[in-house]
Formats: sequence, structure tokens, C-alpha cells
Amino acid sequence: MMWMWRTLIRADMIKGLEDERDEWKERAKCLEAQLDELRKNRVRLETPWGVDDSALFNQAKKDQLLQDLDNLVPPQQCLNLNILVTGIIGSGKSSLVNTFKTVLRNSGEITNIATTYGQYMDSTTLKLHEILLKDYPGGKKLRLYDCRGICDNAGDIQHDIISVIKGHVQNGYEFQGNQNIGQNNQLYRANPTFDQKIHCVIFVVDAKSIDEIHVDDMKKLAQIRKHIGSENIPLRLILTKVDELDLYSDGDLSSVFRSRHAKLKFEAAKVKFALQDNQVRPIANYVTGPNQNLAQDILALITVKSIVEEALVYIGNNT
Ligand SMILES: Nc1nc2c(ncn2[C@@H]2O[C@H](COP(=O)(O)OP(=O)(O)OP(=O)(O)O)[C@@H](O)[C@H]2O)c(=O)[nH]1
Ligand SMILES: [Mg+2]
Repeated sequence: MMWMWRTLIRADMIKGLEDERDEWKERAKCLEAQLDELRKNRVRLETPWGVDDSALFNQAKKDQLLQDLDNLVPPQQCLNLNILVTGIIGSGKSSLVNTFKTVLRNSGEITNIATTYGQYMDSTTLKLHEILLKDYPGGKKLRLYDCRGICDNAGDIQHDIISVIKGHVQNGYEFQGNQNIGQNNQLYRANPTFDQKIHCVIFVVDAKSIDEIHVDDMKKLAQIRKHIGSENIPLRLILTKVDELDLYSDGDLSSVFRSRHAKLKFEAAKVKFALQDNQVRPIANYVTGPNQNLAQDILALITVKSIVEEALVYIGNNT
């Protein structure tokens, strides 16, 4: 009797150890795959993705971009050029606003005009926040609109965002989460003019977590996308936090277009949002340090330029 128990216990132990061994083998396989990915990321891409970077990161290019932006003036018939910044909570929308303002002001110092995320806080931005990005001659203005991030707590915020795009929502409106703006709201604008509407929409996506966007959030973004598609309003997707990707060259941002890891995120964004190459742009927002630097400036400036040009085409076609 005793020997039978012993045999059973031994068989049980062997089975347990075999299971454990299989688990370790599986984990080792995963780690090997991760290591392989990291090794591949260490190799500089022969051909850049996105843009030709051969003469991109230098002072002359930055000066040229600033000059180009000065020359892009809103047309006679439209007083304002309005850009909406939207996306999932914490994706870097307000930091993007600060970055754009910083590079256009170009004083050397980073601005904090939009409050950014603090640890242990819910969505930092709760109200529609209008930011003057640039003044043009004749009182014309380039304006950014920062808004509350898409998340569970923000409810069906996509309807409010669509109202913002249509020009119905005035600066300072607080996104409620459990209800959308009604016509009785003091900040509801019943009959917006064309220069109170949005002329280009930016989807902000954290490059690192592009593959982890929740299906509910994707559905909300899809509804906004459907609306802007039906109105032919231009869309740009900005991949933030590319400085946190594996840039193979110890984080040197000017290597971003030669980084395999960044390219993978760029491709994933294009597929996920069904976009073309020129609609997806990488950015490293100004979130630390007091001063500007060339690579961050250039990435931001080529993005602003592309957004403004696209908005101007839209305005030209609709006025
Ligand atoms: N490293 C790095 N961190 C970033 C970047 N952009 C934003 N962050 C950080 O990401 C966090 C969220 O940034 P916010 O700009 O507040 O994001 P948001 O989308 O406005 O957030 P909500 O208004 O709460 O929806 C902050 O801790 C920022 O410092 C970036 O490009 N690089
Ligand atoms: Mg914010």
C-alpha cells in the first residue's frame, strides 16, 4: 500500500516539475524573441522612413521652416485658422500645444501655456482651451484647441468633440462626461461662421502604446474620423513620446527616421487608422528641461508646417 502512495506522489512531483520546466521554456522563448527585437532595433535603417532626413536636422533648415511658416498666411476670406488637438487621455495633447507654441515663439525657453498631466490625476485638461499659436498681419490668427482626453470617465465625449469641429462650442466649455453640450448651454454657439469652425484635426497618439488602444476608445475616435471624413476636413496623426522609443543611437532624436522601432510604430499607426505616409508625424514634446533644442524643434516645425498647409488647402476649397 505504502509503495503505491509513494509512486503516486513521485509521479505527481514529476508532473509538477515538467509543467514548471515547460513554463520556463515558454518564458525563455518570449525573452529570446524580445532580445531579438532589441538587437534588430540597434541597427540603423539604410533608408529613412517618413521623410528624407539627409539635410533635415540643421539650423538652416530650422530657419527655413520658420520663414515658410511666416509666409503661410490665411486667405482674405478667413480670419482664423483653427486646429483641434484630440486623442486619448494622457497621450500628450497639452504637451503638444506647449511644444508648438514653444517652437513658433522660438525664444529659447519652453512654454507651459497648457497644463500637462500630473501623476495620480484624472484627465488634466477638462475644458476646451483656445491657444493663440501665431498672429498674422491683418489680425488673422492661427489657433489651437486643446480638449479633454477620450477615456471611460469622459463618456461619449466624441459628440462634444464633433460639436467643437462644427464650431458650436466656445472656449472654456467644460466637457462633462455624462452629458454633451446642449443648445441651452451659455457656451453653445448656434450659428458658427466658417472661421469659427475647425480646419484641421490632430489625433495625438502615444507612440509606445499605439498597439494597446482600447477598442472603446478606438470606436470614439472612429466616430470623429467619420465626421471629419464626411466634411473632407484634413487629419494628421501625431505620434508623441518618440524619445521613449528605442532610437538605437542612445536617444539621439535626429536618428528617428532611421530607427526601426519608430518605423514599426509609424506603420502600426498607418494601418490602425488607415492613413497615408504624410498623415502620420513623429514628435518628442518638450516636457523636461528649460530650453529648446534643434532636433525637437525641427520635428515640431515640419509637423506644424504640414498641418497649416493642409488647413489652408481646406480653407481654399471651402470659401
Ligand atoms: N517623454 C515624453 N513624455 C511626454 C511627451 N508628451 C507628453 N509626455 C508626458 O505624458 C504625460 C501626459 O502629457 P499631457 O500633455 O498632459 O497629456 P494630455 O493628452 O494633455 O492629457 P489629458 O489632458 O489628461 O488627456 C505627461 O507626464 C507628459 O510629461 C513626449 O513627447 N515625450
Ligand atoms: Mg491635456
